[in-house]
Amino acid sequence: MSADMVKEPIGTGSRELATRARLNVLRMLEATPAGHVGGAMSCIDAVAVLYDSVLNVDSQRPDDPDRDRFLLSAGHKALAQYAVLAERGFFDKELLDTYGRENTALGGHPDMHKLPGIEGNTGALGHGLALGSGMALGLRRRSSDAKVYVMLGDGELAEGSNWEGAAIAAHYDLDTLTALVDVNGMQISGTTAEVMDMENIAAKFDAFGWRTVEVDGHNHAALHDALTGVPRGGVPTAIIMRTIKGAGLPAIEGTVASHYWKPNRDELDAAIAAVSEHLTER
Ligand SMILES: Cc1ncc(C[n+]2csc(CCOP(=O)(O)OP(=O)(O)O)c2C)c(N)n1
Ligand SMILES: [Mg+2]
Repeated sequence: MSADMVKEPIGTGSRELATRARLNVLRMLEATPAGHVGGAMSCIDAVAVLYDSVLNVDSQRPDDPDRDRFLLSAGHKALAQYAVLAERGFFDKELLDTYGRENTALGGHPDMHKLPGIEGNTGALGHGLALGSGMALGLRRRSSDAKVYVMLGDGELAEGSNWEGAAIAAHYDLDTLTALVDVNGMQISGTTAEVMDMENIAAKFDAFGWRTVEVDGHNHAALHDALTGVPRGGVPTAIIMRTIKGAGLPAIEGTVASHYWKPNRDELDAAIAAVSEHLTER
């Protein structure tokens, strides 16, 4: 990347939000030094752009029936969503210090019954697209303008249920549904090319009748343009994001080992120092 991309000038507040969110992830790792950090870091720029300027959500009214929905289908990336929700005021930041502890609301996978702003219990991969399709259909049937965004992993696409969801969305002309695919080229045990190669991802969504856009998943301006430029045209949109696993944390960037990171104190301090360099407002 990424080191250069992170130093891009801030176009919107999303860049600062992403930096603060990365620091929130590291704060959570101080509570429990273990988690799915790599995949959280590859999607966190997109999550920041969504919550900065795309989603119509209000932390004071998390149950507003007409809110936009964001579903983290790849639920193991939960650290990214916790970090951004905390920054946007969905819950008290002190909750970050309970991550991974007994009875916490911030477990390894998101729980809608414990945390405001979570729209579905995910973690078993492959369900978000069908769930999101059902939400988009239900919202349309009660004449809501709310939109639905679903974050998928590239390894996750090996689950066949994704393609049932993709078919449903196209069949029902769900143009309020947008999938974001975090294509970091890696999954739990290796590269996606060696474990289960799902390329060409855009061609696959295209074949299911979707509109597709490919972007650099760490470029906030490109993400913003892709997310706000979704047309109402009777077809769902898939945003294929090229990303780097572990982005922003030099010690683990671009490594399969970043999938589940267990940093020691020195590694955490080094990561905090590296991310803090990008803060513009101290
Ligand atoms: C149904 C199911 N099978 C297997 C797993 C175990 N698992 C957790 S994360 C992961 C890899 C997912 O890869 P990807 O979607 O590329 O996400 P990334 O790790 O890059 O964030 C796997 C296989 C799971 N959570 N659910
Ligand atoms: Mg991946």
